[in-house]
Amino acid sequence: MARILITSAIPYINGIKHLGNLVGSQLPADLYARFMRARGHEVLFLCATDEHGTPAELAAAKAGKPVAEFCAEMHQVQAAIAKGFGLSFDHFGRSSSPENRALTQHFAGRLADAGLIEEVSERQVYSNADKRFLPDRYIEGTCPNCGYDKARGDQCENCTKQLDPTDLIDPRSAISGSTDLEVRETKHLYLRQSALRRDLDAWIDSKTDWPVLTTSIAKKWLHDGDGLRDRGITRDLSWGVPVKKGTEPWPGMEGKVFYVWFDAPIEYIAAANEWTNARGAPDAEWERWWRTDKGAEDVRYIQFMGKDNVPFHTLSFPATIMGSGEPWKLVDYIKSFNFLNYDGGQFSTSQGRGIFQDQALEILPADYWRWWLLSHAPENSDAEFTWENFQASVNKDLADVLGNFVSRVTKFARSKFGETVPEGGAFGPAEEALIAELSRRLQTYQDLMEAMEIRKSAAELRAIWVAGNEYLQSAAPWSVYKTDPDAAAAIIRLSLNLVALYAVLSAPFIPDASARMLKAMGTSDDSWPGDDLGQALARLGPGDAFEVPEVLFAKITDEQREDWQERFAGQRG
Ligand code: B3M
Ligand code: ZN
Repeated sequence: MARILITSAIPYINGIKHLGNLVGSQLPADLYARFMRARGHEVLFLCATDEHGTPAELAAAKAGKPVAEFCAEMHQVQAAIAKGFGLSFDHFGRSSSPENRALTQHFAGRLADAGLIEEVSERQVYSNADKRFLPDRYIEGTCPNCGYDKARGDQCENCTKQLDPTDLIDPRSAISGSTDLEVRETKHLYLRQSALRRDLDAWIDSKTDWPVLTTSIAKKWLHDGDGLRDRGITRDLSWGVPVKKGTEPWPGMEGKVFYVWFDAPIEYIAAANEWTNARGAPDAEWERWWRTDKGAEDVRYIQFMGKDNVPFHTLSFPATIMGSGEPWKLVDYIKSFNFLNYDGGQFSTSQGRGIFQDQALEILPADYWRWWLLSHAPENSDAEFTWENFQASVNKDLADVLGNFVSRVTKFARSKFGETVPEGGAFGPAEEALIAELSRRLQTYQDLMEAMEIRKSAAELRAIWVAGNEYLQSAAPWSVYKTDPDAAAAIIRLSLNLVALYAVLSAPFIPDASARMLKAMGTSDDSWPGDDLGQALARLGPGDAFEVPEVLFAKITDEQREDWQERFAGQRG
């Protein structure tokens, strides 16, 4: 039994996310957490809301609420959605927690003591009307290169030229539209990441088993890009972790906060502390997951995230941890994802294009989404959601293959033998062959799940379902029954056990349907099968009661598909 720490990138608080965000981090992390728990490992699975930064402040202002209140409410909304999708976090924390504030300030203090923090004077755009410094992307104006009049201070979206805010012609605040801007001098703390280049380089080089997507991004930033440029880790904002050196004030930094990307990954650690504090448990309980001097040396730590988050997790956050000089656990494996596109374009939060998480749950149960998203996870390239594909995949895999198997077996069993498992005779060659095939496939499925090969795992699970269907089709208990009821009973005894086995094996992907299958089979034994599959296929014995479950998966009709296609084409209503 191993100890496995799992974190998913923490979603921004500023709005409800679309399905692309779900499949790029939280959902695969949940799949892995559920699988590892089922295999008997000790798992700590953490996530949180990422609550600081300008987007949070602006979203709160737009909602007409104080930012703390807005975040508290949105946290509840996101927690409810996570629950709706069956995300089995051990704790869903908040980066604005007192635990994260203390830890973030602690890390900054340690980094300063290690000589890794530098004070830098910068010239930044200040908006008199908004009474705040404007981050580059909140300054708009005309692009000096192409004349586009909505270019942002960091980049022109039209011609993609990288810009400085001072390049813009007729600059204005993107928040208020005010042109009453001036350039002011302000002081910030910079993290000297470049001083850690050799350590980071050696560390990344040692990760030979990482997915290519992760290491290629990490190395690109480490070597060709300016990814290790020293970066400002403070901001002139009011909402965030106040800048302090540990518990001491930081002279000259009054009224400033840490940059959201500095405190957000520290929340992975803080969430563990929130988890123990919420239960009044001692610190030793979370520290054994995070401190290698307090038990975490044998923890395996896995992070899940979209590819755009990789540089922060392979460079900045490890720099924070290494630079602290303290024995914090570093990540062992980073599983990263490409993007999910929507019906010929991108999901767009700002344009309301695509399906948002709350809407998805309004139209269909979580398992339908979990299955499609995971079986189409954007692992090796970007993936695309289309309603046709979604409909086909749900109807074929879930309704025709799995759902139909369960329904045929249980209905036939009930009609011929009543609602208890029949005994029947011994298994013949067809049953032995099926068990041998399933044993092989189970081994493959486990290997793929352990390797976090998500699409391939889904395909193997589906093949396991198909094998049962094909067996049932060729064993044909409905005809065998006419001449040899005892042989038909044995087929049904095995098939009912297959339903229970499928429930257990499918639970990481479709937990609700799995629970219903297991309940219908009248058992709470959800133990993962051991090496002897024959044993696992005797979970239900003669005389055990079962029920015919309600339809597991309803097919998506063409009418529903067309309706949804139209509804989610643009502008969230
Ligand atoms: N909130 C970005 C995102 O949701 C950011 C991740 C933080 S992980 C520490 O994609
Ligand atoms: Zn331009």
